[in-house]
Amino acid sequence: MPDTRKHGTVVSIDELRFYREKGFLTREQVFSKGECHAINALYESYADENFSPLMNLHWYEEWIMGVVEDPRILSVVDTLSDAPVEVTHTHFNFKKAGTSFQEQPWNPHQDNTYPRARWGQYITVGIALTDQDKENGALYVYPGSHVEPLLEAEPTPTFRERAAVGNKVQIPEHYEETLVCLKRGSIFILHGNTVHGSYPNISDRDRPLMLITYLPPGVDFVEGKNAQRRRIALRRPRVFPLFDDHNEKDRLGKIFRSPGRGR
Ligand SMILES: O=C(O)CCC(=O)C(=O)O
Repeated sequence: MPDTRKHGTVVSIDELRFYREKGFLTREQVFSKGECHAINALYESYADENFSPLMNLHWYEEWIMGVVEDPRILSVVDTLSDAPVEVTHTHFNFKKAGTSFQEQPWNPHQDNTYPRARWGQYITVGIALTDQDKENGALYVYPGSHVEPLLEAEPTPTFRERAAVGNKVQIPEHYEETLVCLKRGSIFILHGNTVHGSYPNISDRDRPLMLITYLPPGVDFVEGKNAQRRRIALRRPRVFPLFDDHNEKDRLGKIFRSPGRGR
């Protein structure tokens, strides 16, 4: 048996068809319980008292970069992109029970509204670190909506706000909202134009989700003032931190307490 942690897995023709038709794909049991726990614990070690969303930790944490370029993800994204992709951005939504961000819903939006890359090039991967359901703030998607161009959207501040976030789009009527109940360790692969959002977490359970965005080399995109998307080529040695102008820099001391350290 080939080790999928080293080489990833091939995308089946059925998966390819599904992605092309629906604009998203899920794969179960990609990351183990232990890996999910370690990713979540590392992010939690950087969290502020409100467990506000965190961005671009991969600039600082080699171990997070290891998740970004894990062959179990890249083997799928490279195939769907037909190119050896680069990372542009990471973020982490804790939706942690008992915090002011727990009930933050995400409006129906298209991820590509922000970077405005060429249609089909911008792909987001979500890693579910606990089981998700409607009560604890799962994602929903409008299957097939990726065929649309960037839709008219109501600009809404997206980062570190307690209210509903995400640039809310006008969704053509024939698309149907579909709940996506990801299991812990699953990955969710999303075409940049697919309309999606998420429900508030009204449960007493956490709903941590790590999100990574990818683009093929040479594709233009908007960096964004808050997101600070930056193209980083993958699968090569590098020195950390990659950039030193991030506003979370003062928390770097916590790296030494993180469970992922040394892996
Ligand atoms: O974490 C969530 O609840 C939704 C995140 C999302 O839709 C996004 O980042 O585009």
